[in-house]
Amino acid sequence: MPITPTEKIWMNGELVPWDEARIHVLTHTLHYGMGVFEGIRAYETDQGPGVFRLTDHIKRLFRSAQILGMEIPYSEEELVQATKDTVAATGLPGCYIRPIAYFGYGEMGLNTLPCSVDVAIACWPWGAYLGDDALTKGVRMKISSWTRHDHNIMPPAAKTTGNYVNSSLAKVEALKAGYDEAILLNKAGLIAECTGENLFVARGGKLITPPLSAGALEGITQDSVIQIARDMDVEVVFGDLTRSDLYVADEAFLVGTAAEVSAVRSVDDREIPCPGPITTAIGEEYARVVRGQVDRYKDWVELCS
Ligand code: PPE
Repeated sequence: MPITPTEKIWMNGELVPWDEARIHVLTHTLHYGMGVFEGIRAYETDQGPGVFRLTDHIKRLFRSAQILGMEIPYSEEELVQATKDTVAATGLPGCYIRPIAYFGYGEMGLNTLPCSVDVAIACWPWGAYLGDDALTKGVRMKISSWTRHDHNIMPPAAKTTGNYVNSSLAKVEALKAGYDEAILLNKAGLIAECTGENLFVARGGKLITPPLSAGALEGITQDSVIQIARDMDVEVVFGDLTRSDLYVADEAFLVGTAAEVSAVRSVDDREIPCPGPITTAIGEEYARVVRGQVDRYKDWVELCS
């Protein structure tokens, strides 16, 4: 999806003009994929842009860095504030936000220990990731021929730039085959997640979602949806799911910051009921929650001023 430039990008402590946020071609992370990033959304609220679970996203950025052995030269509080400043500098009522920490220019070779760590935060307007009608019409999914990487190969708990080689291979394969999105199985053949979303299946009124141990990212939308569902008295469990569970699901949906809640219409051309009642109820509630319209979850919406 094309990027619409905004005014400023935060780079290493300063807000610089969009076109000046450049890096050298020999930047370490560009070569070896050892970067960590986040995808966050700010939504329009009646008190200005509200960043959904900003602190939790920045905490995950630090956990990803910890897994890579990368020391981010800022505190969590500093990056929370920097994100708010960047959003405020764009003047947009809502936007997508991309913080990234990466090993910088000056060293080459696989040893990251001597590398500098640079941090940037950019934001721009970004529409619905899987289409405007993904909650109502649903998306067509394909089980990928690519296997989700394993904990001892590329740690899926860390949101690293390199991990997305696996996701991009699966995404492009699915798109070229005429589907909207791919589902990745782990080495054991169980469902891990999608290329950029966690997955839920509904069966007998209960929701099941694969855990981190299956090779899924610890999704913040997944966590939000679990709390929202439980508050609606819908039972949710973390559990193993096979491709057959998807083929016979009562409902299925994908969740992620970019994709929000997107219904699944079919998996490998097996149609499933779409959008189901649980998917619709959760998707509609999520849309209100992220905009600060539900009192119970107001703390999740972090205002910029
Ligand atoms: N799994 C993967 C692999 C993933 O990339 C995401 C987010 C999720 C699960 C859901 O995580 P969360 O956003 O915390 O609920 N994918 C981000 C980036 C997608 C992209 O760059 O493209 C996103 O949704 O922002």
